[in-house]
Amino acid sequence: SQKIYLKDYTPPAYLVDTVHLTFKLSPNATRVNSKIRFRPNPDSDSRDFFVHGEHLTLIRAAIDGQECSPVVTDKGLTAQAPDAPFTWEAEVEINPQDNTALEGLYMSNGMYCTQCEAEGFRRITYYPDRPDVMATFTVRIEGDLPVLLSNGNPTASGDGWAEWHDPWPKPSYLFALVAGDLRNHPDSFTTKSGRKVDLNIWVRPDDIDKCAFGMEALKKSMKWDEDVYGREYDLDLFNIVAVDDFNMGAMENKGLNIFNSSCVLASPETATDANFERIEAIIAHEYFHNWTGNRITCRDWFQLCLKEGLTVYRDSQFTSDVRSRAVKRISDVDGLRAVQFREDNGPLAHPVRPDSFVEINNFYTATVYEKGAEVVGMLKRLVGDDAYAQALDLYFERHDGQAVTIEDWLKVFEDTTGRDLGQFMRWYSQAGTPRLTVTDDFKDSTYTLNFKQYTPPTPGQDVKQPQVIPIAVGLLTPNGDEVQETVVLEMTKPEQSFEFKGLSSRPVPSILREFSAPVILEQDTDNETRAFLMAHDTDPFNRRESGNALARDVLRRMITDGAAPDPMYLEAKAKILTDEALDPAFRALVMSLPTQEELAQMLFDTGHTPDPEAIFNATQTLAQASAERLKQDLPRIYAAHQVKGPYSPDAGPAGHRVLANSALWLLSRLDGCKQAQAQYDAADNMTQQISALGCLQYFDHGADATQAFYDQWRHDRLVIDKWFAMQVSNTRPDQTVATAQALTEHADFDMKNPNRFRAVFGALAWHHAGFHQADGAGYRLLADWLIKLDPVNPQTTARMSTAFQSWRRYDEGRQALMRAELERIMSTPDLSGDTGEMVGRILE
Ligand code: B3K
Ligand code: ZN
Repeated sequence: SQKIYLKDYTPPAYLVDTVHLTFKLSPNATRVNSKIRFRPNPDSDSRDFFVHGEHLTLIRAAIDGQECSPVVTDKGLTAQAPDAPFTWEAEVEINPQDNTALEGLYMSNGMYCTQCEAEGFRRITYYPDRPDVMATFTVRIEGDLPVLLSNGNPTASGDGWAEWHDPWPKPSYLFALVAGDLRNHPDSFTTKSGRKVDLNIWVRPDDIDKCAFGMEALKKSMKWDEDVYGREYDLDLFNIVAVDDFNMGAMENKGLNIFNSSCVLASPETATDANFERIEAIIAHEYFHNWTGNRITCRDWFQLCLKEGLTVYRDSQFTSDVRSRAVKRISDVDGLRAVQFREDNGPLAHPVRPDSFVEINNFYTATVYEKGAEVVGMLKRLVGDDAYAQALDLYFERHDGQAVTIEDWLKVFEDTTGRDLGQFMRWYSQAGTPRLTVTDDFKDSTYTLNFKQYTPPTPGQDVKQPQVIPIAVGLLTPNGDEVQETVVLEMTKPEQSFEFKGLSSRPVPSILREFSAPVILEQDTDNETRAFLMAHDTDPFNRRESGNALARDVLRRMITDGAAPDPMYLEAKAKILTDEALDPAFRALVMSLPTQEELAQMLFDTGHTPDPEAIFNATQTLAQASAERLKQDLPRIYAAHQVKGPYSPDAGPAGHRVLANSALWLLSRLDGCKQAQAQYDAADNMTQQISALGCLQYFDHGADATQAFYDQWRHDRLVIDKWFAMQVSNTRPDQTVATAQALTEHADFDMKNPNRFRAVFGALAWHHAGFHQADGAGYRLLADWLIKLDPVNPQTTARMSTAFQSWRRYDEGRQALMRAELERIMSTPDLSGDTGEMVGRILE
C-alpha cells in the first residue's frame, strides 16, 4: 500500500460534465453501464487519461463510440484519450451479494444500497473518483423491486425501472442508489422562499412505526439551517433510508441520505433518551452537509475537516439551541477528552488536516471531526459572532459549486475581518494537544494571570510552534460574585501574561470557560478553590469542570497514595445533587465520575503508570462512599424525578430521567437492587428498562432480567445490539473477557453486521479494567476477532484496532502482551491495507 501526500496534489487531467448510469440489478451479477462526458482540464498540463476502478469486471469500453482496449490494473485503467471533449462508455459487472466490505454497491437484508465516501464509487464503475471532479448525474435503475431510489429528483418510472436526475454537480462520493421492498414515512417542508419539499424516511416494513421522531428532527434541522445560516434546501425531494449493515453512522449523499438504522429508527419502547438525542444530532449533521460538504465540497481528502469539522460544529450549535447549551458542551468535551485527546497523545496523532495517508477511511477520526469542530468554534470566538456570520455568507457565496481547501476557508475569514490567520493555521497543521499552564499574582489591585503553552512531540512532528489560544476567563470574588465577566484572552506566544486592574481583593479565576480551546489546562489550584468554584462559578461548564478536576485529584490520590475518599468532594457533590434549583441533567453530569480512560490518561500525563485494576477499585470505592454520604437523599431524589405521563424524548423529561437513573445507580449499592428490580418490572420505555437492567447486571442481580429482556426483544436487531453490549459493559473486570467470548458463540452473533460486532467488541474495548486484564486475555480475544473480521470488513477492523492505540501507557507486562497481539495481527497473510496501516502506525 502506498502513502499519498498532500504536497503531491495535482489537478485532474480531465473534468467531467455529465454522467449517465444504468444499473441492471442482480445479486451476484449487477451490470453497470456508464456514459460519461469528459473534457480536458484547462488547469492541467497532463492528458493522461486514468480512471479509478476496483473489484470490477470490465465487459467493454469505448471512447466516442469506438471500442477501445484500455490497460487495466487492480487500481483502475488507462487509455488513449483525445485532447478534446469526448464520451467514455463502459459496461462492468459487480457482485453486491458478496460485498461484505460494505463499500460500493452491496446488499443488506435483501435490499441494495451504496456507500461511496470516500473511495467506494470506484467499486461501482470506472471513474475519476476524486472529490474535485464534479458532474451532474442521470441514473436509470432496472430491478425487480418495488422501490428504486437515487440522488436528485425522479424523472420517470415504470414497472421494474426508475430514472433519476440530480441537477447539482457533485463528486462521485455523494452518489447513492437504494433498491428494496421499503415503506416510507412521508411528510413535507416548505422552505423560506415557499417551495414545498417532499420528505421521506424509507425503512423495512417492520420498522415503519419508528420513523416519526427522525422526521421531526429533519424538519427542525431544515428550519434551523434557514434561520441560523440562511441556507435553504435545493431539491424538491429529500429521502432518508435506514440500512442495517453500515460501517458508520450515516452518509450525506445528495438528496438521498443513507443511515445506519441505529441512527434513525426510534420508538419510546426501543430507543433510549440518549439514542433519541443522538439520532436528532445525526439527522441534523447529514442534512447540514447539504451546504457544508455537498454544495461546497473538499478539493481532496486531506481537506476532510473542511466539511466534517464545520458540520460537526453546526450540529453542535443546533443541539445547543434545541436542548441545553451547558449540557451539550459538557458532554461534547467529555467525549473529546476520552477519544480525541487519547488519539492526539499517542501513536495515531495527526493534524486536523493530515499531510499523508495510506487509506483515507482511517482518517475519519475524532481529530478530524471533533478537534476540527473545536477549531471552528475557536475561530468564531476569536472573530466574534457577527464576523463569523459574515464570513460564512462570503464562504457560501464565493465557493458555491466548488471543491475547496482549508486555505480557501480561512481566506474568507481574513477577507471579512482583515486579520492574519497565518498562526491560526497551525491548529490545522500541528498535531498534539497543547498543555496550558497557568499561575497568578495579585499586587497593588492588579491581578495577573501568567500562561505558558507547550505541545509535546507527535509522530513526524518533533518541534511545535506556539498556537493562538483563545482563553475565556472570568473572575469571582471570594463570596461568589462575578467581578470580571467572561473575556477572551488571546494567547499567541509561548509565555504570556494578562492583567486585570482595579480589584480590591484577590479574585478567584475561572479559566477556560466553556472549554474555549482544546487544551490540557494545568492549574495549581487547591481543592478548596475547586469546591468553591463547583458551588459558585457562573459558567456552568467550569462549574462542572471544577467538580471533575476535584474528582480526578481525589481519585489520583486514592490510586497513587492509597488515600481515602475526600469528604470535601463528597460534600460538594451532595450540595449540587440536592440543589433543586439546578437543571437535573446538569446535576446528573456533576454526579458522574471521570471515565476510567480519562483517569488512565491523567495518570500517565502526571508521570504514573496507570494500573487498570487500581483505577477500577478506586472508582468503586468513591462511588460507594458517595452512595453512603447520600443515603438520606437518594430515595427522595429518585422519587422526585420520576416522570409521569406519556413518554417524551425532549430535554426536560429526559433530564429528570437521567438524574433519577444516576440516583438509582447509587441507590443500588445500598438496597440490594430492590428499586432497580421494581423499575425494571414497571418500565414502559427503553430508557427506564435499560437503566434498571444495567444496575441489576452490574450488581450481580441481572441473570433473570437479562434472559427476560432477550425473550422480549429477540425480534428487534437494534435492541438486541444493546443486549449484547450491556452484558459486556456491566461485568466485573475478571468476567468481561469470558462474557464477550461467550457472546460470540450466541446464535445471534454475526460478525458481518458492524453494529453487532461493535456491540460486543466496542464494549470490550471500552471496559478499561476488563480489556486490560493482566493475563492478556482481552487483548488475545480482540486480536483473534480482528484477524477473523479483516478479510470480511477491513474498514471496521481497522477502526476497532484503535483499542490498542494506548499500549505504551501501561506497565511492561501489558505492553509486551499488547505488542505481541499487534505483531500477530500484522503478520496475518493478506492483511488489508486498512488494518495494516493502522496497526503499523500503532506499533511504530
Ligand atoms: N461523511 C460520512 C462519513 C463517511 C465515512 C467514510 N469512511 C458521514 C458524516 O460524517 O456525515
Ligand atoms: Zn459528516
